[in-house]
Amino acid sequence: MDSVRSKDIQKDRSMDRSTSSGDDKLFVEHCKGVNGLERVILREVRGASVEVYLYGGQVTSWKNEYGEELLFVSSKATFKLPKAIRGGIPICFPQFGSHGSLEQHGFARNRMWSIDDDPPPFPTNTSNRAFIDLILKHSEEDVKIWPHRYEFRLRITLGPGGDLMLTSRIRNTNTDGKSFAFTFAYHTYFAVSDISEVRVEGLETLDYLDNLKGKERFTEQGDAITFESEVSVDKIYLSTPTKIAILDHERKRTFVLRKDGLPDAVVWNPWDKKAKAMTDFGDEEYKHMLCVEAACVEKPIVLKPGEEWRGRQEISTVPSSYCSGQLDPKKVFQSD
Ligand code: TA6
Repeated sequence: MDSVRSKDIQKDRSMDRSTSSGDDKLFVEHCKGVNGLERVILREVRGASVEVYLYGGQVTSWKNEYGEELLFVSSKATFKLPKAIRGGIPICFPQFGSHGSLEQHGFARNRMWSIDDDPPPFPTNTSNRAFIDLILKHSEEDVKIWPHRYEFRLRITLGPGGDLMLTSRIRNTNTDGKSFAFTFAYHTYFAVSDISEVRVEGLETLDYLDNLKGKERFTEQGDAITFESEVSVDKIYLSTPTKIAILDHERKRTFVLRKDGLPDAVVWNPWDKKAKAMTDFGDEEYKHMLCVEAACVEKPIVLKPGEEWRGRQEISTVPSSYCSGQLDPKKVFQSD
């Protein structure tokens, strides 16, 4: 089955329902979302779906074939410029964190992206996958706060098994010969049943910077990361493996995050005090979310004019019940 790019649909609206011959029901729909914001819905044949807002180039929903929502979006998310949508997968660029003159996590998540109708050849496997290509370029306004020119191409792909892949390509298009450096994260909010029943596998024994202790460096001691200590967790794990598992015991579900070009991983849960302090976050919502973020933070990426960086994350789910030993985390890591 041929892959389906949104522009093929746009040209022939009659194809919105199914996009190729036979029983293929790949589906790429352009429609309005909350507050009339432009969004795109990707669907695949078994019924999984993804929702992307052009505001922020942000995934705000990822549902499995049973229609279960796998990402967390706060019930208090504003969906109003200039604030970033609280939840889904915000894109942190050209900065992760808050230092210097840029706003926290950079400006990419606060800008309107466009549909990229004619991207250069993109080396991703899109056969029988619904996907959308978005693009964000420098604006003259932004050049005043970050004096560089760039093209940020983002491909969001929904695979036949419901896996969600985000591929970023960032090119330095400066004409003044200047390089630029940036840090980056896919700030993914996973929906979990109960944070105190969640474990993260794959980050044990690694060093991390603790954002709650002045970014001091520590080494993770536990054999998995768990969250019952009643305090916020905000850690930037360094030089992490390409695969990380997030086990939701109650739902008997494991998220598997695979990444490429993103050496670090941020783990964040605000817990109760911070939850109460965020106006676009419910006081109890910390119990039902966990951010695990494929990132590049410790060592910024430096691009010369004309150079391009690529960073990819793929998230999927597998059934699991580690207490009964059915899920051997090692098996998760062994399987490709
Ligand atoms: O990714 C963790 C973090 O850097 C935390 O420090 C917390 O600030 C979180 O991001 C949310 O940041 P935001 O700017 O979206 O409120």
